[in-house]
Amino acid sequence: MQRIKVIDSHTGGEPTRIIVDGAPDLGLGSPAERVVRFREQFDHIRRAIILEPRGSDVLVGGLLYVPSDTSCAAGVIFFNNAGYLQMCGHGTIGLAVTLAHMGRLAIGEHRIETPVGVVTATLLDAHRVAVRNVPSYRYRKAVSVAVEGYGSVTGDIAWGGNWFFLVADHGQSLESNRCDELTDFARRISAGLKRNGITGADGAVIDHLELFGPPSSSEIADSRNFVLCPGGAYDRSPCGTGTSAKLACLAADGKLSPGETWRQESLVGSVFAASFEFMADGVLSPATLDDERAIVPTITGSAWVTGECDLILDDSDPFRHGIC
Ligand code: PYC
Repeated sequence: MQRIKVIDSHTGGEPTRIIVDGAPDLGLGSPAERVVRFREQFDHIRRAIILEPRGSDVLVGGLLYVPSDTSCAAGVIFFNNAGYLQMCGHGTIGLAVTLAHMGRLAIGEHRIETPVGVVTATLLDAHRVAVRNVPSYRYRKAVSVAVEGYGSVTGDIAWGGNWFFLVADHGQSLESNRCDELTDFARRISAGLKRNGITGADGAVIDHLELFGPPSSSEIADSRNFVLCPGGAYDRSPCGTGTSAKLACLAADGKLSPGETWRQESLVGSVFAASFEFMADGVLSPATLDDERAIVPTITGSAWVTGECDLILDDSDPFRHGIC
C-alpha cells in the first residue's frame, strides 16, 4: 500500500493538488529531463492523483522537486488528465498559498523553477500572489481556420507559458450556463487547427483555446474569457498563462501600455489582475514574423487551501492508478 500526501487548493475556482509527501524521486538534471523521467517512469502516479476515482478532468496536479537552480525556493512540474503542462499560472498561485499554509513560504518574493523557465511568485498575504511569468509573445496575428459547423474562425497564436489560440470574434455568448456549447465550439476549433497543421513556433501543438467576450461588469473586469485546457475541461480561473498570452497580443496591438492593469474575468466570475513590462530594448519575440517584442507578464490572483489528504494506493485496488 502506497500513501501520497497532497494539499488541495483552488485559485479563482480552478483546483490545484500539490504532492507534499510520497512523490516519486525524479533524480537530478534539468527540469525538462525530470519531466521525461516523470512521464516515462512514473506516469501511473500522475494518473493515480488526477484521474477518477480520486481526481477529475478539472484538476491540475503539481509535483515538487528540489530545484536544479539553487536560487529557487522550489521546482514544480504541473500535470493534468491529459499529461504534462509546461507552466500553470493558477497552479503557481495555488502552490505559493499551499507552501505558505505549510509554513514553508514567507510573505515576499520567491523564485520557482518550471520546465519552461524560472517564474517569480510574490506572496502578498495568505491568499494573494503575484506571478511574474516567463517571457510571452504573439507568434501569429489573425490566423484563419476552417471550423466544422461554423465556417472560418480567425484568431491570434500566442505563447504565455503554454500555446494558445485566442479568438475574440466568434459570435458566442460567454455565459457559465453555456459551458457545454462553448466546450464543443472550442474543441472544434482545436480540431481545425490540428487538421490544418496550424501550430505554435517550431511546430508546437496549440493545446489551449481561449475565447474572449465582454466582462459581466466593466466595474470588475476588462474582459471575460473561456479557456479550454488540453484535457477537455475548461479553466474555472481566468488562466494565468492564457492571460499572459492575451497581454502579449494587447501589447503587440498597442492596446495596453507597460504597467497598465488588465483585469481578466473567468467564466465563473473570478478575476486576475495583470500587467506587463517589455523585454529589454532590442529583444524581439523569438520566431515571430512581425518583429514584435516579447513581454514579461505579472498575473495576480488569490487561492485558498481546500483540503489536506493522504491518498491511498492499495495494491489490491484495480483502479489504484486511475480509470484510464
Ligand atoms: O492558469 O495557466 C493557467 C492554467 C493552465 C491550465 C489551467 N490553468
